[in-house]
Amino acid sequence: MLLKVRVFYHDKCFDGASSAAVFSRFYRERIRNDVEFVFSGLLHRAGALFNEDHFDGDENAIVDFKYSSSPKITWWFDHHQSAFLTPEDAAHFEQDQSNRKFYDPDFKSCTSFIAMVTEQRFGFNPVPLSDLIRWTDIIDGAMYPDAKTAVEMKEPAMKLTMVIESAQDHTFVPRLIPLLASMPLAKILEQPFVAPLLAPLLQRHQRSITILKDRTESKDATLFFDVTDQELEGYNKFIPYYLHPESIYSVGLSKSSFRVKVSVGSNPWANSERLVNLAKICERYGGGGHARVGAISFDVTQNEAARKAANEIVEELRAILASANVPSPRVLVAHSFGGMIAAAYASRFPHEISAMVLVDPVGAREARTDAVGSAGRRVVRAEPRDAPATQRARHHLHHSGRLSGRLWRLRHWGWAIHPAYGHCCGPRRRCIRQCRERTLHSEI
Ligand SMILES: [Mn+2]
Repeated sequence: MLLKVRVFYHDKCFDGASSAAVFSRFYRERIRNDVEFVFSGLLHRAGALFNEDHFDGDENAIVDFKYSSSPKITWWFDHHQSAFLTPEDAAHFEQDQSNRKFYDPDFKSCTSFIAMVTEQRFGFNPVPLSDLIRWTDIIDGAMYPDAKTAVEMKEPAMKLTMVIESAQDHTFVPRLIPLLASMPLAKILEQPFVAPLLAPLLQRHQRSITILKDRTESKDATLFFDVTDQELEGYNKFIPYYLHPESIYSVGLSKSSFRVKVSVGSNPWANSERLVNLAKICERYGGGGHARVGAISFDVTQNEAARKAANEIVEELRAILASANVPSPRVLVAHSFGGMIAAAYASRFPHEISAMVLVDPVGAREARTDAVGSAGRRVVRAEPRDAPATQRARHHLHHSGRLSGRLWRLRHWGWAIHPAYGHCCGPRRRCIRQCRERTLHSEI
């Protein structure tokens, strides 16, 4: 009797299918090999995402998709910012002791996350799949050098992505997953059940470029298009930025047989830092995603609600850009304790900063010589006007226990800021990121 392992994966997604491939190979090699895998795609849709009755394996795994607190789910991996449907689900995950549920929103792809976790914790060897893992990072993380590369569809991984995203037949991706786990990507493309799908899809891809060229309205660096009257499910999401390289955000409405989708994205090649977390905006409408790209699914009958949400988001993004579109590089202006935060920011993100103005800063000397010096930029003006107050602040911080005595002797400010925020911010990576958000939103 074989053990039945049901693997739920993010459907119509290269990373979802690849996650299922890496997970199943890992399971067979490191957990047990007398198993039969059954692959089931999950899609974001309006209403309930999971049907408990479908969790019918001896083991049930979810990869690259939202968390379920069902006791039948025995494995879970995800990297989406919006991984939890409710705070209760997040709390359930926090309390989990199984050591089989893993989450890290900092990973570019769930595939590389699974590879890393299973290698470190279970001794899995991901090397034979390194090409697949590298490409999921490039594709899911939108790490193409430019929009042209992303739209030209030259690489086998990109062709496979297109095939997966537009697959109409529900048995297609489950057939593909075992190949992703065992065969070079170029070879998979030659398979008789894959090869014939390509030519018509490439034609459709060209047609979608023409349609989007026609339909896209560009204003205040935010694109909007409505293609709900077209069969465009699975269009390449980089086309809008290829057509409008000057844009920063894009909001698109598209339709398939079971949903109307509002896609919200940011231009990966725009010479501007993202200003808002798009996952958060989508969550307000019942959707989710990542900071740089998100989506909301509406029932197929809810055209109007979807259009209304899309219009509101377009207005919101345009308003944000109109009021706060400060192109990088920026001049940082900071006061008092903000001087220290600004210095840390400058050393962490030197490419964003062209100059700094520090008014009565804490630790101005160090900021000038170390942080800004190492960033290779210049201080426009660093003048501790109120030297005794600065002295007092330094003295207080020095002895408050929040900062160690060694802090002021540290040479590198990006590191030095850490003890100050480490207590409230947790792990170091998060800490730096939160300092950065704090710097942008409250100190500047
Ligand atoms: Mn993913």
